Amino acid sequence: MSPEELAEQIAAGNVRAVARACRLVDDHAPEARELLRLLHPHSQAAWTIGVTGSPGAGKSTLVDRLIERFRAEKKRVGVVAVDPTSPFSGGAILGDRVRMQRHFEDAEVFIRSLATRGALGGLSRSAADVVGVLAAWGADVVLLETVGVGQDELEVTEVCDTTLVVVSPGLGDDVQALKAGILEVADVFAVNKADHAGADATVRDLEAMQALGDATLSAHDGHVRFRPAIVRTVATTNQGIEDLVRALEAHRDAALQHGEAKRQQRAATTLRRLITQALTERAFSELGTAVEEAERRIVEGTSDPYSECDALVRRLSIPRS
Ligand SMILES: Nc1nc2c(ncn2[C@@H]2O[C@H](COP(=O)(O)OP(=O)(O)O)[C@@H](O)[C@H]2O)c(=O)[nH]1
Ligand SMILES: [Mg+2]
Repeated sequence: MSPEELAEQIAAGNVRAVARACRLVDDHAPEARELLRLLHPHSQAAWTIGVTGSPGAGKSTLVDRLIERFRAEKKRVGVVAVDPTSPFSGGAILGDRVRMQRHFEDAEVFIRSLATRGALGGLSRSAADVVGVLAAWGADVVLLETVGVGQDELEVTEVCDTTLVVVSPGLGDDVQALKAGILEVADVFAVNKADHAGADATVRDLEAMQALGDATLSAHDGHVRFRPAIVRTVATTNQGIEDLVRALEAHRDAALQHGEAKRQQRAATTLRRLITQALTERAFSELGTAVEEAERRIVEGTSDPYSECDALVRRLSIPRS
């Protein structure tokens, strides 16, 4: 099937075409790029919500509740669950599937799990593209579940209109221990497992941290930013989900007023990501085994990563302007 035909079927709502496109994208098949190009104009209407936080915080259970809530409004829902565990163990992905299982039969819900790729990818380079496929399919809402580690947070905010950070007490997940990065990307906080002792303390910590952030920001440049709502939830018993959805919608509506700026920012980050990926791929394919040889020298102690990097980059034949 040509990318044109596949794109047409996806835009017409064909679920099997969506599954096929997800596989092509995930495998970095040669025709995936053309397909994504064709889908791009169709993928602009969905509301994309990133759901991030430590493993075990309750992200998948919350996503399951959010699917249920959006389905009650007859919305079409796409889910992309990215898991950094080994693709061989499949452990947590299996967990995600179990958590969201009851929605697998629903033709208006499409759930795709992605494992992290090693080497070049960092966290799931295809996640952004799969979100685009589900949006082009006509999903009203696309939920992207990722563990907030490393550079991942940047990807989430790039891809998503609204970022939900899930924090849970009693995971050693106290606010001080959370990386600054994950706190900065939050548009809404869910303090999940509010049935556990410690939820109040977590909420207080988040509030204190926000107050500190506000003070620093206003002292800095008077920049006003959407103050993330903090919502207590118990995903396992569906408590607080209404409040959570209202907070997410409030963010979406507030963000719409800055639609132009957001689109510009997204265009910039997407383009930069694509350039970085393309150049990285080109570089590694051109350098071939020279990279491993350099690694060996570093391990042997006859060289260091900085000199090796400079030498390798100098060898690249990327034309200079
Ligand atoms: N007590 C309690 N347990 C929860 C709550 N939400 C999720 N869990 C449990 O926490 C565990 C991890 O949840 P999961 O959704 O897989 O977390 P994820 O790794 O962030 O996706 C599971 O056993 C859930 O049943 C909650 O609000 N209260
Ligand atoms: Mg999960």
